[in-house]
Formats: sequence, structure tokens, C-alpha cells
Amino acid sequence: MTYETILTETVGAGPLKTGVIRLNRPKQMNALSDQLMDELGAALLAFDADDGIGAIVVTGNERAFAAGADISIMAKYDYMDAFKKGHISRNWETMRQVRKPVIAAVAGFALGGGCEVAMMCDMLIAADTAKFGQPEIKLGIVPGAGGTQRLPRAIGKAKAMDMVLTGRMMDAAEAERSGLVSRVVPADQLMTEALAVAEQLCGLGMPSVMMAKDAVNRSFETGLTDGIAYERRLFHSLFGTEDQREGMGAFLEKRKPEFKNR
Ligand code: CO8
Repeated sequence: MTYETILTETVGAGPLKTGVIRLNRPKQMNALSDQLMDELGAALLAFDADDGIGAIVVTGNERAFAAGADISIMAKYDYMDAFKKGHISRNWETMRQVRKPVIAAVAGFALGGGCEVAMMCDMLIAADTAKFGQPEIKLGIVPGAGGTQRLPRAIGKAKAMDMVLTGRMMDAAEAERSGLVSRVVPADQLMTEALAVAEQLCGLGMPSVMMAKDAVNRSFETGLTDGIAYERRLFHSLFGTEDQREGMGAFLEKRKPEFKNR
């Protein structure tokens, strides 16, 4: 498929490769138009369905991961445009359908919908230039793609209220301290780091990687007792895979495992 607002490539040396998606509307700071969100969703689902892909990296450019939904388009909307036609809402949850791990590699601005897309990813790696924020309040709106829900889960109520009510930005160091991102690296090493993590995931057993993602995500949707029961079922089910036999067998034989992904 040909895309106009994103670039895609496949990288890696092993049997499982990494799918890389680069948001690519540089003149608009990667502002998230309907077309971009459609293309991002399509590319994510295509990589997810590809048996040769083990992990996905979503990134932007050095100035911006994404500066939010496209204000020049939204500015014209009235209530019925936003609500009835499904503009700026119909294609924002596609990322939740992806079962393989998705890593956000963020440099520069990740604001509004850009911060929300980054938070929808499974791992968030930031360049030291990254700036996160939910500035919607300054436009007379509120976050609309999960910012008020995912931000408190990631960084707690105090910081989330501060960010959402004032619209201030958080730099990479504060984002790491607060738990929004798991790693901060110098900007020129961002993709090296993100691809190294992705390659590491590609070398693991895909059933366990996908179930680990599923189990952690379940913790945000359920209570502890149900969540632990869910995890236990996944744990049991992995004993039906060749990868469990290979992983444990390789450990006992003191060799590197070669996962079969079956
Ligand atoms: N939309 C459209 N264009 C944008 C956006 C945007 N979000 N952000 C930047 N641009 C454009 C600018 O208009 C400018 O264009 P031009 O060169 O034609 O004038 C170009 O990008 C460069 O921007 P600046 O000149 O402003 O560059 P600066 O370095 O001075 O500032 C900032 C960079 C800080 C990123 C600044 O551009 C900014 O504040 N942008 C807006 C950030 C923002 O408010 N984002 C939130 C948008 S609302 C949102 O995301 C809601 C999501 C809801 C999803 C709901 C789904 C269901």
C-alpha cells in the first residue's frame, strides 16, 4: 500500500523483523489529520498481520513526534462534525487492536493527540529533546483520545491534573522521573535504542511476548483478583507452546534459545 503521510520500512537481521512507521507531515509538525490516522492504523494492522514482523516502532522526526490533532482542520468543526460524522474519532483506537509490541520513539514535541498516540504504545522511549503535553485546555477543549485517562494511570493524579489543567509541557527528564517514559537517550541515539529494544523483542518467543503485552494491558481494565486469574490462564497456556520447551531446554543446556514462535 502507498502512504502519503507516513513512511514505512522493515529492518532487522533475524528471522523476525521490526516494522518502522515514521509520521511524516514535517511542515505541520506531524499534526494528526484523518488521513494520517487512517494510514497509521492501516500500517499498524498490516505489520501486526505479517508473520515476519515481531515488533513495531512508531516515530516522528527530530522536531516533533506529533504536535497533536490538526488544528487547521478541527477549527472549522461544529459539534455535529465532531460527533455525528465521526471526524477526529473514528480512527484513533486502531492501535488498541495491535497484538504485537509497539514502541514509541519520541523526539521533540509530543503534544495533545501526539502525546495520546505515544501513550497508546506499549513502550515509550524518549530523546532528551522530547517534550510532552496535553495543551488542549488552551484551545478551549479537553484531550479526546485518552489523555485524561492514560496520563493519570501513567504519572498519577497530581501530575496529570497539573498537565491537563494548565496545558504545560513536561521535558524528557521529568517524563522519565514521573514514569511516562521508560528510557531517555541522547537524541542522536533514539532510533538506535528503539531498534535495539525491538530487535531484542524479535528474538524472543512471540506467543509469550504477545501474552505479556496482553496481560499488562489487562491490568488497566480489571481488578486485581480477575487480573491475576487472567494472567494465570495465560501462564498455563504457554506450557502448550514449543517456545516454552525451547526456552527452558536451552537454559538447562546452557545455550541460546532458538524460538520457533509456535
Ligand atoms: N495542527 C496543525 N498545524 C500545526 C499543529 C497542529 N496541532 N502544530 C503545529 N502546526 C504547524 C504550525 O501551524 C506551523 O505551520 P506554518 O509554518 O504553516 O505556520 C508549523 O506547524 C510549525 O509550528 P510553529 O511555527 O508553531 O513552531 P514552533 O516551534 O514555534 O512551535 C509547537 C511548536 C509548540 C508544537 C506549536 O506549533 C504548538 O503549540 N502547536 C499546537 C500544539 C497543540 O495545541 N496540540 C494539541 C492539538 S488538539 C489535539 O491534539 C486534540 C486531540 C484529540 C483527538 C481526538 C480523537 C478522538
